Amino acid sequence: MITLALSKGRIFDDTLPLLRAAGIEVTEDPERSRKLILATTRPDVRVVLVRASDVPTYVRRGGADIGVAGLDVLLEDEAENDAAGSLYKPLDLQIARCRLSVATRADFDWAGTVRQGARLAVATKYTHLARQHFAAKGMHVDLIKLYGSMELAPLTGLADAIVDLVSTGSTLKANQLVEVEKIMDISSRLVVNPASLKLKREPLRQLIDAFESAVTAAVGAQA
Ligand code: PRT
Ligand code: MG
Repeated sequence: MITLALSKGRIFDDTLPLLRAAGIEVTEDPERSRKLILATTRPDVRVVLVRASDVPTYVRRGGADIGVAGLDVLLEDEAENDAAGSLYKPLDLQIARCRLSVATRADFDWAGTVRQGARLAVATKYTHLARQHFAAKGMHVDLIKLYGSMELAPLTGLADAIVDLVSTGSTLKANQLVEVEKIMDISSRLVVNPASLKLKREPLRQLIDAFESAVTAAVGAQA
């Protein structure tokens, strides 16, 4: 049995076409059922639904053989758990694309603050990635860990800036925030448990190859 860990929402939705191209259909709709383990048309492949930030943990510890997670989640997990290299990352699926950016209120003097080297309060869910980014720039920041709605922090005076994901930019705009720096481009990656890759080499290789062909075809179709 091959267990694939996915999170509900955009990662699940964007992975379905890739699975389909690999000849695998998920036979249940996660939005309509409360089941956490979903069968597929391949009797030896099942999908488990986990929180986006739990995907690395499941795959690293063998609760799933393979999974799909955003680069944001993977890098934050590696930094937090000192887990670099514990997951095999064979493929950029080029789905759920966005960027990790710094944003402030539109009326905040970002350039002036950076120039003066003033201390900044930064709210984020990505404390490790934010720390690395500001340390590399030699900026002093106080990091405030939040678990959701980062956008609210500068509006309430909790923080001067946020580090968060941006895709269309409409959430920032709706809250009178502006993107002042892009930290990195983000997309979702396939992650594989290294022990599984040894024990289930043939079926996993076939699955990874099928994903790779599907990504190449999807990217070609966009171009
Ligand atoms: O929701 P939960 O707390 O369980 O976890 P999660 O929020 O990490 O999961 P989910 O499913 O929302 O996101 C999964 C992955 O999708 C993330 O890890 C990213 O790699 C990727 N992704 C791509 C995004 C976005 N685009 C995105 N726009 N994740 C979140 N957002 C949020 C962003 O945080 C902000 O609040 O959408 C808002 C901004 O969107 P725009 O379009 O208004 O700019
Ligand atoms: Mg979310």
